[in-house]
Amino acid sequence: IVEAQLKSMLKEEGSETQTAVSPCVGIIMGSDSDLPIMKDAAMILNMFGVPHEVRIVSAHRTPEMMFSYALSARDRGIQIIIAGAGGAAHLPGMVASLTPLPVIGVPVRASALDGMDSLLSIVQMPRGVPVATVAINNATNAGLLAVRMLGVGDADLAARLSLSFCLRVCVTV
Ligand code: RP5
Repeated sequence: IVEAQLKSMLKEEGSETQTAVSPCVGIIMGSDSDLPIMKDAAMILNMFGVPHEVRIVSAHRTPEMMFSYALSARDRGIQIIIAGAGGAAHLPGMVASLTPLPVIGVPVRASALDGMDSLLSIVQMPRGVPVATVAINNATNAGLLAVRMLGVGDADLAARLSLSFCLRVCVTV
């Protein structure tokens, strides 16, 4: 049911998740209330034709699901995990402790503390358990970072990325 709801929410937002090919990026978030922010990562991946999946996985509400998601992701062909959460945002760090895959953390502004709680929860990881943390609410950069990482081993994707980079430079200069 959650998957169906997500699909329809993403469809409404114009960032429908791709399902035809097996996903190589997993976008996860602690709550469906994070979706209005996290959909931007899906939008970027759609733009570059990167197959991905979107799931609600909470470190606190569904810890068993978080364990099984993180432990099985690599075997399912996932190469990068983008994890967004707000408040006591433990999801990205916990997932990074359970998988060797690179994890990109998105601090979602979700509480009275203006997102600083999310940012510090995600960025202040102990040595040995890295999370690449983007700015508060900046799921766009999480998507772009994932595309850059995949572009290291994918010449076509890297070429598309260079083209979009050139376009951005042309537009902003
Ligand atoms: C976090 O708590 C979620 O990532 C979300 O950002 C925040 C609030 O969740 P809801 O109460 O809106 O479900 O776990």
